[in-house]
Amino acid sequence: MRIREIHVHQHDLPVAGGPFRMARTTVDALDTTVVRVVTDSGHVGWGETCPVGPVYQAHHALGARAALAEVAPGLIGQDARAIEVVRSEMDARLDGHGYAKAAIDIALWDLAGKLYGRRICDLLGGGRRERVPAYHATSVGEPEQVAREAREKVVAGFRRLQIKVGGRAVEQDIATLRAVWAAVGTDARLVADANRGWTGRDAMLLSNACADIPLSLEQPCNSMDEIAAVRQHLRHPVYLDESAEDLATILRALSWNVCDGLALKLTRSGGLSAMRAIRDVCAARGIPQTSDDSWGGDIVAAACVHLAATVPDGLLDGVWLAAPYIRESYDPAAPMTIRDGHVAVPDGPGLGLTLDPATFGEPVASY
Ligand code: 0XW
Ligand code: MG
Repeated sequence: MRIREIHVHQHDLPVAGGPFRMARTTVDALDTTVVRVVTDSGHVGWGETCPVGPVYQAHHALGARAALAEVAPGLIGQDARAIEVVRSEMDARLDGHGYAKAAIDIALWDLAGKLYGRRICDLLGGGRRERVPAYHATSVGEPEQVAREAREKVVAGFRRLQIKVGGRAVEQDIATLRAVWAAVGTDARLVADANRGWTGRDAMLLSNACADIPLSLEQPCNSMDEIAAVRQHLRHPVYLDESAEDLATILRALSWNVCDGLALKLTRSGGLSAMRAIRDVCAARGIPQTSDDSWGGDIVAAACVHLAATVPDGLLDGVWLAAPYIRESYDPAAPMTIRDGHVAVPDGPGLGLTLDPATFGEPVASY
């Protein structure tokens, strides 16, 4: 079962409902890269990687496709089932760039599922649930408007809300969190995600000013070093997101005791193979985690949901899907959607998606 062809497609994902604002970047359209891997048996596996613009973290769409151009030619003829061997081959051809290699990794898991007739969650150790909780992320905004949206999302069934903050005076962030707390109370778990946008001073000011609100602080400062410097002065649990670059960095963060939870990103980590290992490390240390990505269509969404289905009880904080911000679905017959604050684990082998290459047009590169 050898890899015969790899096709790379570029696809535009405009943000539905207006721009999405975070501390360091505002996005109104995303450029996603979809990978189609074809075996000599005629099986097809799909993968995807979609940086949320070039500023959110050190990833960008053109970089993903350039990285795939480095690794893909050397994968032709490799055994598609030997995922770890293919990962090593990718590393031998290009250092780093795990977010690009993740697209191939996801495609190989999709292929494996189709070859063995099993869902990805089953291959990852077994689905523990048939639907997974989703969380909702608000854009950076005015206190009353964010509080209104937070309330609406609680009514819609979400039990976890991530409130975007940062990139403005910290007093506005404090006012926003107070308004959300007044509107939502304990009906939902609250997270303040500064997306690297606070100084240590801002993090301390906000954490002390909101000490009475049960909330977690996600990626408060730019780097792990900055977070470590203020961690002991914070009154809230800390989650790492952008700083949780890969398994090695996560091991360092846990040994330094820099965080209490992880906002994991599927493609940043290197794909499903890497996330499986990170999930198991988190289980060994009792670290709660999300299973999401910075953006992406149904392929990224399905992969995140399969992984989430396998996270041990009590450690899954939820998944985040870009679906509510995307008008189209790659699989119109069975779109990845959020209902009652939950997402169903897709049926069917592999990712459980039925995709038509015509959806993505002519490949921008074929190997
Ligand atoms: C909420 N997200 C999962 C989507 C946005 O791209 C940012 C991200 C995060 O948690 O930082
Ligand atoms: Mg985050």
